[in-house]
Amino acid sequence: MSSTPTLAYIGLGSNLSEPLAQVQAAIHEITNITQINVMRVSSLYLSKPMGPQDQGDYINAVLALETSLSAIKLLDALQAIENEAGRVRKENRWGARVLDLDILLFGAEIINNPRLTIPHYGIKEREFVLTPLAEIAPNLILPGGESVKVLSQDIANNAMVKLS
Ligand code: A4P
Ligand code: MG
Repeated sequence: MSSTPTLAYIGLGSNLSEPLAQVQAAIHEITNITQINVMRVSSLYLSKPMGPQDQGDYINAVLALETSLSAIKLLDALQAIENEAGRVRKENRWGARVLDLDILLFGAEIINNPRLTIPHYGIKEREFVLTPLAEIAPNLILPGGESVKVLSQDIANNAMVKLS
């Protein structure tokens, strides 16, 4: 861990196989990674599915971490956790999943390559991302200059429930 660690934000989501336990286990797994320090974890939220409606409600959360890993190595580590949880990648967009771990932000970096788009393309449109993000980082400004707090205040309310 020689270089300065990067502050990154991760979105967690699950709506299959006991979603609450899936998200809690994923938080635990991320905490266990040597090159990662989990700084803050949001409350867990119960959210209505975005996309196809023939799927169960989601548990969502966001966490802040510091890491010496590169963005791509962080993605590898998160995908390993998704795979361990039994994630099967399917063609149906926005369909049900055991575990989804998205890198929302990685420092102030803007990344566009075949494996990574950062900032994550959905941040500004998703209540289940903005609300937990604003909970743990109310003063955060996105690389495009938008305030997370303001975005979260303006986002359409979709009957999301804060659980804990
Ligand atoms: N990838 C690119 N950028 C990133 C990034 N910033 N973080 C690539 C993580 N991965 C990134 O991911 C497909 C590929 O995206 C990866 O291999 C990686 O290289 P995936 O997890 O297999 O695909 P996905 O998550 O099914 O696709 P997508 O379009 O990212 O889905 P979303 O946008 O994450 O939406 N409703 C509620 N209420 N709550 C939810 O959490 N989630 C979804 C999934 C739908 N509806 C939801 C929720
Ligand atoms: Mg994903």
